Amino acid sequence: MAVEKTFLMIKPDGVKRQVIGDVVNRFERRGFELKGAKLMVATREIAEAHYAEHADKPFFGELVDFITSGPVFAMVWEGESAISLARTMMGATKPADSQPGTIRGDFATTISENIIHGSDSAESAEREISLWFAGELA
Ligand code: RTP
Ligand code: MG
Repeated sequence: MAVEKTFLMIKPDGVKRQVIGDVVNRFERRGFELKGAKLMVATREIAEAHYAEHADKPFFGELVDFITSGPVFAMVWEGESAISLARTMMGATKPADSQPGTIRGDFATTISENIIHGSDSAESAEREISLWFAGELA
């Protein structure tokens, strides 16, 4: 158990569907603290760096196209076990496995347009926070 920071991002589909408030509210209600947030259009460079672990997957090009297709809402949240708890609150990647009550389970039906990204480990969180919020956090 430890206080952690995690990187969460509402993807272009979530921004278009106007679920920013709902998503932010869920993390506030859970007891996490918002440490940074910004609406921005990601460059291909940052999107490719963000998803570098998937560079050799067949869906990589489409994934980068999608993430750069419109504004995203990038956030850093802090709290006890924030990394794993946020992943649980997001729901599973596969729509068939994402439970009602989770963000994906409530809002998404496809594996590609799935509303939200969240860091999957302490190493990913550190890397992603540096990538998206370099030197910007108080
Ligand atoms: P994310 O990184 O976006 O938070 O999603 P995740 O951890 O739940 O899933 P990950 O395995 O990291 O995959 C990253 C994103 O790639 C898309 N994807 N498409 N067509 C496919 O089989 C496939 N598999 C993954 C998803 O949009 C996923 O969020
Ligand atoms: Mg991932």
